[in-house]
Amino acid sequence: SKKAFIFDLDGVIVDTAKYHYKAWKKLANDLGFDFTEEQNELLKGVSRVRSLEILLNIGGVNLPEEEKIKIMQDKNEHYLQYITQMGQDEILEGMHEVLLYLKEQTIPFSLGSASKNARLILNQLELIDLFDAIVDGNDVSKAKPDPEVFLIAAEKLKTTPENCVVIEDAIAGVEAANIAGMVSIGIGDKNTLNEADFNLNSTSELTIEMIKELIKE
Ligand code: G16
Ligand code: MG
Repeated sequence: SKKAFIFDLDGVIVDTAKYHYKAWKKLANDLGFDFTEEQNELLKGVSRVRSLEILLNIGGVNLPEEEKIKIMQDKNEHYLQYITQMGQDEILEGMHEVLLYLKEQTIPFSLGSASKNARLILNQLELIDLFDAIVDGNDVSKAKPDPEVFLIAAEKLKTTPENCVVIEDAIAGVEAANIAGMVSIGIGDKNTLNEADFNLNSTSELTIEMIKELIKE
């Protein structure tokens, strides 16, 4: 039966991870410890609150709740300074073509992201009107690897999980897709994303040919 697609945002449509990293690194440095790019891998696909917990744990820092809320706001404001400078040139290779092809074929697709800034980012990239549905960090109560975000997306697309194909770059996201009973495509290191149904090294490998294969009924 008819397929539907669900796209993760960071690492699949755009590389916002580099901006998250700059903002978290500044926060860590202000608190007196370093934060490496390797450690940043732990924050990919993870919610903002959980990211802060992981970061503070790395620095061995304990903070009262209201201070955590304050520094999360500061981090987000810093992050938004980068985000508001973004344009279509930052869309990851091949992804704009894929979205336009699906649109042309009237294959429905949704966003399935942990980010609370997802709508702003899609606006910046001028992609927001292409999406049939958007499910992001404002719509879910349980973060990936919980399948909630993808199950809501399937519902919004008026389809069932077994008809959905999820494109993800994070372990937690691939896991969420698998738990939801959806087809998972992992973008990135295939040893890291070994639970995915299909592995691609980068978005440039998600070709129109592959899409055609995936949507064959
Ligand atoms: C993205 C990033 C995560 C980030 C999360 C929350 O998720 O991968 O690193 O912590 O969003 O972002 P925000 O602070 O904007 O709410 P995804 O699911 O799009 O990969
Ligand atoms: Mg991601």
